[in-house]
Amino acid sequence: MEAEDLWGARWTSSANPLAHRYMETAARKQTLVCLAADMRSVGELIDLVEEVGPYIAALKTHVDMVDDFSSESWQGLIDSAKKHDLLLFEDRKFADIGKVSQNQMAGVHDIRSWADIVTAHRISGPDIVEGIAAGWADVARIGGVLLLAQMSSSGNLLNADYTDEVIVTGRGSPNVIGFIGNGSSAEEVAALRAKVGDSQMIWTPGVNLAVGDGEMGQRYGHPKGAVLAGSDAIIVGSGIHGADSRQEAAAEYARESFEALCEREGQ
Ligand code: 5BU
Repeated sequence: MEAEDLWGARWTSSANPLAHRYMETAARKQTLVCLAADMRSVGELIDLVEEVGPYIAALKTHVDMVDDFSSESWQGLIDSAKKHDLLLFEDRKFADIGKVSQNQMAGVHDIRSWADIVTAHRISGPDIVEGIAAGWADVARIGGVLLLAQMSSSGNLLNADYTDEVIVTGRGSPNVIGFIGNGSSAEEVAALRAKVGDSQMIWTPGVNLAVGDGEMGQRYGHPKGAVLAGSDAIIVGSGIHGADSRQEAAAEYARESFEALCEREGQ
């Protein structure tokens, strides 16, 4: 199915080319899964991507949890992601002042040179978005920021007023492709979608086929509920990398998420 038919208003209203790239990949591979590849070594990361690459549309990393990082080994992961046509998303959750965030895009991990998408908190002020964009500009690249409008963890401090401020910052910014929403609660995702409108994406962690409480305050909602409520990408970690058959699990999340999108958009 053509991406513009599948995604409806999200396709026609989105301004950022990265959003369109994601939507095209999702339509072609029939999956809204962003894999949270929370592995501790680059070799494990590459093995995982090689195994489930056909069932996912984006790859989310935490480069600073890898024990054996080197730019050479990381290049292997980038190559693997490119082979599977995956957007590279570093879930860095930048939170410092703009200038420091710009410099944190460099450093030993040099996130600016390989990440297409990064996450950022709005807590320090709206200029964090310009700082991150300046980081990409320093290496002549363009990327997209997902601002944390909600979180999936219990007891987080991102209340509805805070969420509103996040949306004001992100709305209309060419550097903000969308928002992180709380996938564990379809009600919260629906409320976020109502505020965001059609022109920006919502990506949701806190999604698992086994709904309920996870480890250390994590909470899980069903992928279908999140997508029907307005999520455009389900961020799934342990539901896939912790499964007995990672490939079967990835295929299942792909099917659930894609069917929910078709249902939501009346396809
Ligand atoms: P899980 O194994 O599916 O629970 O992994 C969830 C991932 O999503 C993990 O990499 C977290 O860093 C990430 N995450 C989250 O769980 N909740 C949030 O609110 C945000 C990110 Br933002």
